[in-house]
Amino acid sequence: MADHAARGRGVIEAPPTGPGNDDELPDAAALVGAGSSEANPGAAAVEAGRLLFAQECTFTAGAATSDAIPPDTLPEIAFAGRSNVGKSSLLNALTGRNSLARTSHTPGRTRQLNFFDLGHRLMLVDLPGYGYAEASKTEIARWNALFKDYLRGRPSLRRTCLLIDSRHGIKETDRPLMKLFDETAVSFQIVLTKTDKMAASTLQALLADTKAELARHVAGHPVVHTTSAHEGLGIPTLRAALAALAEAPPPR
Ligand SMILES: Nc1nc2c(ncn2[C@@H]2O[C@H](COP(=O)(O)OP(=O)(O)O)[C@@H](O)[C@H]2O)c(=O)[nH]1
Ligand SMILES: [Mg+2]
Repeated sequence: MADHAARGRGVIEAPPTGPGNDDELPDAAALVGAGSSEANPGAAAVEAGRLLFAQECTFTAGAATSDAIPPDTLPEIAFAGRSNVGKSSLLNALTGRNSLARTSHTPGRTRQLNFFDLGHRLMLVDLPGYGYAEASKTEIARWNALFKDYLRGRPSLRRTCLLIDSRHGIKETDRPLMKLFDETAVSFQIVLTKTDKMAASTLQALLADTKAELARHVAGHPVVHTTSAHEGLGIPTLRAALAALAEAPPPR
């Protein structure tokens, strides 16, 4: 398993981290299936991902307050990360178009949850970027409350992709959110961005650190995706993983 890293396939399986090497949440295990092929999805899964993400992707709702969060109708995947982590670029790369992230950039929509319907099969939820140095305490508190309300009451939420800039690794401002995922039992998965900037050896060191920290979170999915939106690295593999979640039955 560890040699996925060496092969640089865009996905690295976490090494054994505890007794029995079975720290994966039951929900996550059920979602990806026994003997997960997430790390090496194979041609059929990659094609399923490609087809899903080639579907029409339309903005359906924005929620700046908890009561504006729309009812859940489809399996959902949320995307979170510090501002400037490369979230818009990744969403563009996944969906192969600019409209989605541009919509999220529209003034007034940058600080809200934006919901995008992908082919009536999957809802992509763009969560507001955090970690602005200039954010006020009131703003941070409002944002935390909105996040908590969303994460707590969302049975359709299959997973949250937590984007981490590979040049910086997990930062202090990411940690409260990781804790919140644990508290709300929302499975989260780390997606490293901008890996085109990284020397292979630096990336390996970062992966080791990331996985060590991830192992301390009960809600952390053990597979870490490595991506570059600019060069398209890891995008087909991530699409395949998300398509599998769209098809998986809801967690129990
Ligand atoms: N080298 C590199 N830069 C990237 C990549 N993705 C995003 N960026 C850059 O990172 C900055 C922030 O990207 P953006 O997608 O707007 O981040 P957001 O604030 O998280 O939505 C921009 O200057 C992008 O060009 C990538 O894959 N590789
Ligand atoms: Mg953005």
